[in-house]
Amino acid sequence: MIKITLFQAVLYSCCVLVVFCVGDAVEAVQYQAHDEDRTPDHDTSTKHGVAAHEPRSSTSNAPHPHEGSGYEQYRGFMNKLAQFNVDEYVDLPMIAVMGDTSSGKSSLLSMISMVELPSNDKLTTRCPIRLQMHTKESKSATVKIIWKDIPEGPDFEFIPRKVTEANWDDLTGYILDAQKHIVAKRNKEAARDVVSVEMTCPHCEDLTLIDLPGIVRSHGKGESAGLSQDIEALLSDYLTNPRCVILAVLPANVDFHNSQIMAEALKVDPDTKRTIPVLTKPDLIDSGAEGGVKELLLGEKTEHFEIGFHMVKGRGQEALNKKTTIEEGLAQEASFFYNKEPWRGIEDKTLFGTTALRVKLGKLQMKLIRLSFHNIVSEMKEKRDSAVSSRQELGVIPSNLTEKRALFRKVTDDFCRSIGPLVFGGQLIGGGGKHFGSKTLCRVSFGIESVSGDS
Ligand SMILES: Nc1nc2c(ncn2[C@@H]2O[C@H](COP(=O)(O)OP(=O)(O)OP(=O)(O)O)[C@@H](O)[C@H]2O)c(=O)[nH]1
Ligand SMILES: [Mg+2]
Repeated sequence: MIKITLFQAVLYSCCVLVVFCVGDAVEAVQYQAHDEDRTPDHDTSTKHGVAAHEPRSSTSNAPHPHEGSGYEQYRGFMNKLAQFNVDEYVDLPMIAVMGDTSSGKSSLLSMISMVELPSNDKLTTRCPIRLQMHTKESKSATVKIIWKDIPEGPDFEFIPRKVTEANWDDLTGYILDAQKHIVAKRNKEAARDVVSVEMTCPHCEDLTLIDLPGIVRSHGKGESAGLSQDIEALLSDYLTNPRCVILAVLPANVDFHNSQIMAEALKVDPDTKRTIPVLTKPDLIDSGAEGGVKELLLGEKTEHFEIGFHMVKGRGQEALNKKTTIEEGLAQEASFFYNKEPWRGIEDKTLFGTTALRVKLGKLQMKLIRLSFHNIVSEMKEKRDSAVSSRQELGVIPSNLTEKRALFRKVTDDFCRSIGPLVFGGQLIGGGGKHFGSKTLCRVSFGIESVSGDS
């Protein structure tokens, strides 16, 4: 019997969304056709980047994001797809932060987004946190959960939390609430469900970034033995997406060649087209070892990374304990790179600092989206067509109990008719090699009929 899978059903509804979203994007592009193209064709920081090699699909007729300035609509479209879990079926472009636990991933995202994420020596990230940032004069944010694999039921409800300028400081608590809610409902220490934070603020870069739990090799007191496998499986979802840029975070005072995230990244991205190693904690490098880290940063010590290395300095635990603000942290970072050798002497200032990384990632994301847009639309159309034809093969779907009973009776009749000859020939063999007799089959048949009832 032909079965319509949950996948096809979800995809079908997503495709309806595509039709609307593509329509919106096309309209926006046409409307702004005379505007200046804001996409950085001359962008040198990312010209060899991840998707620069993605060939354009010949099946899509939608305009290319190069062809107009409707970039925000394209980005809105990608964000909507992610909100509807389309990334379960089609690889979406994204930038995800990965690395060992406590390597400084959340600290880095806090500095980029200017929002305090759950991050310190005790608070660890336990599920993906997607930060969707938009530049706007007013400050606002919504925190919600995108559940994976399960229909949203009352047991999993999490009422979206909203913040405005007036209660902006509550945002961190709401993100934590959402993470705790996922962990509690899933009864797991690390889960695939996503905490989604959509935010606007004047200092935000137009950027969507994902913070992920850190790799752990053993479990701590009170943690389950399956924690490290759960995290590995979760990271694998992101690593294996060929459209995902891997921000591989590693502390500058740890040997690069022993880094697990670098090993994982090189397995899935051997040409290093979509991996950006980000060195953190430069303030903790042993005195005298800075020269080696400088060579690493300049790309003189390893295989060639197409998008290059980057280095940031976050707030250490002591600074967090002293309630150093993000603004103060950014100022201290700028002063650190400006005053301290060997960083001070490096000519290419785009290699370090949170501000430079923010700009780099903004441009990279724009490039990623515009280069993959057509292929994504084509892939969705193909999947939609296949779902539609499977749906058509199903024929008329019964809508009430009488029709359902009639269909059930037809299926059981067909079933009994097709196994009848086998029974009477004494050929039907059950589990353990047992032969079913005609009496057993009659009982089965009677049972089926009594379940189906009168139609
Ligand atoms: N000295 C120093 N400490 C840092 C720096 N960046 C982060 N830290 C500290 O490193 C610790 C871990 O930081 P997090 O940002 O929570 O690390 P994470 O990688 O998100 O950790 P998980 O979510 O557990 O995987 C915190 O105590 C931070 O204060 C840095 O540049 N220098
Ligand atoms: Mg973290």
